[in-house]
Amino acid sequence: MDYFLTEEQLMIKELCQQIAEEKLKPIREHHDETGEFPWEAIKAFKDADLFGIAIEEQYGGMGGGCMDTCIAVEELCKVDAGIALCLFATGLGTFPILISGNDEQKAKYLPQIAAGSLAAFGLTEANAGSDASGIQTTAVLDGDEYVLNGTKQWITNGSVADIYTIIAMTNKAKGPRGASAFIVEKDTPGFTYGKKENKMGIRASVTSELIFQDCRIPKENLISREGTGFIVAMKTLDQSRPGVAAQALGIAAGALDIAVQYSRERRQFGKPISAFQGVQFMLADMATKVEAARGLVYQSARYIDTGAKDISKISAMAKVYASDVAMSVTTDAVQILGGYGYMKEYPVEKMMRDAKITQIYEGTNQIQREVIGLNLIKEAAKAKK
Ligand code: COS
Repeated sequence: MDYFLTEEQLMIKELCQQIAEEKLKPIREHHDETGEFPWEAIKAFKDADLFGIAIEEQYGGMGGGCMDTCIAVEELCKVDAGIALCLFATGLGTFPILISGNDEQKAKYLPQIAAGSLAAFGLTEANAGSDASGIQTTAVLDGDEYVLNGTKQWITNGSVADIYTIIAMTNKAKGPRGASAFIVEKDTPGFTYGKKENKMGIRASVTSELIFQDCRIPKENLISREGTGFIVAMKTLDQSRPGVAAQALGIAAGALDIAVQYSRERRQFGKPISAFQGVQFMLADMATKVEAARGLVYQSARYIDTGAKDISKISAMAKVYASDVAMSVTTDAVQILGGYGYMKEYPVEKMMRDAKITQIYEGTNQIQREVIGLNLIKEAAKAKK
């Protein structure tokens, strides 16, 4: 199948396939089992310059876009979505700077990230998940510094990242219009890490609390203007959701490959189970779903790369569809492998655990459907005018 990838995209795909096979596959079981952070994989990503895929060349990156990122994410996630997440959660943490940072902020932070410094995005709190505007963390201007107080929850790359983009309230009375985005560096006094979560899947990646107690940061670390933090967060998620969709696609495609292979090797009733129509039909449905998800993921990424502004709907569609596909395809892969699929000897049970989070994070699939629905109605109203 020809996906009309550019020369660069084919190179990224091949490079990531190689890294996934040679570097991720041998360590995936260990990191899934122990939850230890995969620093050796981070080194491999650094050595291959993967941190710079979507960063402009003037800041030391490759100057690529959403499609290039999705190709890389898909290939790495075919083998291990947890380890790959350590790389592309940095992309999520970088988007606020890429989208709304000023020249000084870009010149200071983007080269560090392109060279392999990890980043993280801090929006979610204990009582602000889907209702992102309900955040309680505050930032108060005091002279030349903002003083941050509050706790962020479930932050991917929390405690291992060097650079954090944080959404905090500068004016609680204004609701979403009272939020602002900030850059916080690790080791800033008053900034510590809380509980490290023990997760069902993506166990190689770290998910931690971030705690701010009278944490003072220079006022230059405000991204854009006060009051724009919610919009920065929403724009960030619009850009990043195709990445989650690509993660889901990679997980589904990886599980499908294993199921096809296994069905050709496993013999029952004197023949390979691939000879039975019951199994063939399952594989056919799985493959069709994977191909449909790939179509939507690539379409959303290519549309974002045109610089279009109305990306919320297609980005949410890619995320919701690919993640639902990942859950269904990995569940069927476990079914095809039967007893073996349920055991840790094969990676499909891990893929099924990893798939689940793609329906939850960066906006639950219920929120995605809300975004799609609201945009549909808005478009219809606009067309009637
Ligand atoms: N791009 C730009 N601006 C956006 C936007 C987007 N995608 N989505 C909303 N906005 C703007 C709105 O236009 C509105 O601006 P005005 O104040 O000028 O009217 C403002 O943001 C508030 O929007 P809205 O009223 O729609 O906000 P809600 O609180 O109702 O939230 C949802 C809308 C549910 C879509 C939002 O809260 C959301 O995406 N939640 C999920 C958050 C999430 O993904 N969390 C996971 C953790 S982050 S890793």
